[in-house]
Amino acid sequence: MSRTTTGATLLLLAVALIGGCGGTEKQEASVPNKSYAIRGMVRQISEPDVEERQIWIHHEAIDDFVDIRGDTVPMDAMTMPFHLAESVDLTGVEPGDKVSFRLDVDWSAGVPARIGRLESLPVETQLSFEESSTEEPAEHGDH
Ligand SMILES: [Cu+2]
Repeated sequence: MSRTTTGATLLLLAVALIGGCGGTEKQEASVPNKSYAIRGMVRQISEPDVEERQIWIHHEAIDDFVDIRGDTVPMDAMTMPFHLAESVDLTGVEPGDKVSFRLDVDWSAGVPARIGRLESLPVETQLSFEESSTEEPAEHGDH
């Protein structure tokens, strides 16, 4: 009898460990949605007939970018492609245009980051493509 009990205990322990792992994943998926106000210069726009429209923008540094683990990882200025929400109208937007846009990030979505809003800036707008002004985030040892 005690042998059976031990087996049952081990099984329960295994289930508890697996459950623990699942819990960790759930926590990662629950990083809150966040939107960023970003400025940059349009470099390229995908053909209008592609399934997933994208726009390549040389964007300014994003000091408060939060990654999939919930860590703040400042992003330096760079040129990168962005997916677009269907509601964003790119009529009249061309490479070389200066724009401000809202990037909506939802790490639980199939496409985690999409531009939800985009508008042109006056040509005389001064953009800064310097590195992030924020120091590397210090390890938070003082929780
Ligand atoms: Cu980037």
